[in-house]
Amino acid sequence: GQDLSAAMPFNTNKADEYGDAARTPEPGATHQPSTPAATGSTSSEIIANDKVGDGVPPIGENPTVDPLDRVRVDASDRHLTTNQGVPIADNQHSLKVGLRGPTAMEDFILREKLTHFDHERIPERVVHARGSAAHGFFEAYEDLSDITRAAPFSAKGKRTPVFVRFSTVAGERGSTDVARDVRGFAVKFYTEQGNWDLVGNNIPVFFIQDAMKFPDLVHAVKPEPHHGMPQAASAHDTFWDFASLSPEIAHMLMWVMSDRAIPRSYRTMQGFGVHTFRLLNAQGESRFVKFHWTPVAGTHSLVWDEAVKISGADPDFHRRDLWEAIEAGNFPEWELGLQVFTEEQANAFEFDILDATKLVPEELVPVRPVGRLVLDRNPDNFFAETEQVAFCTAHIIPGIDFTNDPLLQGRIHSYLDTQLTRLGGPNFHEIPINAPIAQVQNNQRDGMHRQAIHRGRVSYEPNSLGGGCPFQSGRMGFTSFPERVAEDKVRGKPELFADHYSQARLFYKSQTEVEQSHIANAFRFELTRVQTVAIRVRMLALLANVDADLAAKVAEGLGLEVPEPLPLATDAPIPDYPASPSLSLLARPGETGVRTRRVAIFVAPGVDGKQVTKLYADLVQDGAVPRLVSTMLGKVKSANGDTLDVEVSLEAGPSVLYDGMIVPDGAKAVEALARNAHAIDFVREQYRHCKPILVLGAGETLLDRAMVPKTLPDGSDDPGLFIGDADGFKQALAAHRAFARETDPPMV
Ligand code: HDE
Repeated sequence: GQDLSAAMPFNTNKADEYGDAARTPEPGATHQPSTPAATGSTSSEIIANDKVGDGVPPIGENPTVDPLDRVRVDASDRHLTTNQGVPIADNQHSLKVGLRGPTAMEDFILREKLTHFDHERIPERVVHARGSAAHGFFEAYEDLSDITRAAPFSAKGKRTPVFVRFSTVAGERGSTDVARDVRGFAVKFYTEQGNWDLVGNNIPVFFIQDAMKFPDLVHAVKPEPHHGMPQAASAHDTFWDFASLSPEIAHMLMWVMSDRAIPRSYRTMQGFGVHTFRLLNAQGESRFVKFHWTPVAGTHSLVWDEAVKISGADPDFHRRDLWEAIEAGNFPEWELGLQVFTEEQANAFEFDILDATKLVPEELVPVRPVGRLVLDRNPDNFFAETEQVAFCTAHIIPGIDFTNDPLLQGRIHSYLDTQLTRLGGPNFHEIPINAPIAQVQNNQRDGMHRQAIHRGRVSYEPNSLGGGCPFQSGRMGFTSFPERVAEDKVRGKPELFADHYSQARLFYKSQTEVEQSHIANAFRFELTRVQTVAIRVRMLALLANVDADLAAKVAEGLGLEVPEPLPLATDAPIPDYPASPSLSLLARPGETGVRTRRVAIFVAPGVDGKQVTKLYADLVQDGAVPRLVSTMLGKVKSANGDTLDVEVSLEAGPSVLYDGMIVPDGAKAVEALARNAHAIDFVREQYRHCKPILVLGAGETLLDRAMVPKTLPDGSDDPGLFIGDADGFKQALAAHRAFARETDPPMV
């Protein structure tokens, strides 16, 4: 259990990726590159912070902060040069033989510029191509050394720098952020014991149980190979063909057809390590663990009709949201929770913990909060950091170990392997964003683009010429759990893996009525897009094993009868789980009030300017993001003579980009708005997407013009519609949506 960090020198070549800002972030602070001298970071000692969570920065040193400035380039006040550092006199004209003559072969400046340009693309990730990332830190709430010797958990208050990338799975690099899809949630911890990558998703289970099936799954969901369609969508025949023939997919499908697959923001989704991992303490004792990230802002999603429209209005919706929240100092935050359990407990579960299509219900093993993740700095350069970061499930550190989950076992191979193609060779660990902060010492040599300049004549082990260095760490180094395995070599799977439906059912029955209806509608949409009727029918046969009502609802939407259920793959009794309310999105409303919610305030000439100014200031005060929206940009003269600056035109900022809207008083203004179909559409879409609407004074007439009902169909109050009640509006905005208003099909 000895901490190697004190004995090991830190990599002084690792650029100052984090700086003081990462160690002691102040709200709103932007990163200032720091020098070792400025940070005084000479010590590698880490001192616990006994004031976790109250915003007080940790005492002492974090050895992670010595110079990325080595590779940071800032051209201000500099002249233009070639890649060889030669000053360029003219960057506008190629070298020609006569002004109208051919270009000279010797124009090395032109040739260098074009050649570099010709090669500036690298292959996109084969999955998770589309993503966005940010820097931050993980802070441990307590010392967990009784259960793990993993560095991030070695002391209360300890901060470990992280780089986190969120992604969609199926879409290509330039595809929309808001496709119905799983989201990747990949965290790279730069610890003093090496890099640990927790490469997770926002859904705790997976489509398949065995790595052998992954290429088939991905081929099925990606654009169909003959015509390359559709982009970033599972709603096509090949995906559902594969799904309907792979009953193990049932549980995952429930999640992917739920609103989890269309998050409102990366900041409002959970993350999961998915597989069962092991934690090992200094005594070598092993416990099983599942990792959970829970967003402080709560779990919130889009509604489907909205997601479809956002794809047109702002395909970078999630990327922009993450970027803007960090720039504004609203640092996204998650709590890390662990489900820790023993081998004996695992043996008593009704499912196999090596099966990635199963979760461990929180009622069975509670989630223990152990720390927080804060993202407080945007990357400087998308390509250098977000695109070149290489996550790898094989990157684990002492104190953490794999299990025999056959999906995880395949991943251990795949992530390193794929970087060889994507990043062009075996030295990708030297790319600054991937370089560990721990010193790297070994006898691996050469390869494309080698950065390190190894000194000495020794590149082998054992050696005497190098004094035996670098030497093995023995028990202080990484050790695998000595699990006893004595089995026949076989291709196959355990019997418990064959129960495909009990947890799918558990998930479905744990959802609220609104969520259940969204799941049914998502199946209806996707299967409507499927052209082959036999596939639709087979899917209904699969759903019939999950829930009869669900199957009936989907069948009705497709104009089909529910067929005989698919035969079960096991004769063993199927567990019947009690509902698990924590599986509902609505179980985690979050603690951030209206912070970061975007509110459109309609203005036009004659609007009540005083009211607008006050509403605006109040929302800003609460951390919301109000915008003055009108038919066109420019100045608007309000009723009291003040002028207001329009910030967004209706054309450029449609309803789907806002979480709520306000129509202030001012008869003339409302008249003008009512003549604009964009404004009418805006109100109707806010209504349809269950967003809170506040109307003041004459503003109410816009509701009438938009033919928006003021009460629910049963005559009761609409919980998201406020006539003159600004406080009620704010509460509804904090609650996100008024689903009570929703009907299928939509009335508005
Ligand atoms: Fe991945 N996955 N995956 N995956 N995955 C990749 O690695 C793979 C799986 C996940 O932001 C690739 O660097 C196999 C589960 C994330 O850069 C590739 C199998 C989970 C990311 C790969 C799985 C994930 C990837 C593509 C089944 C959730 C993006 C580019 C055996 C726990 C990381 C790359 C980033 C990326 C393989 C299944 C999450 C090809 C073979 C389960 C978040 O290596």
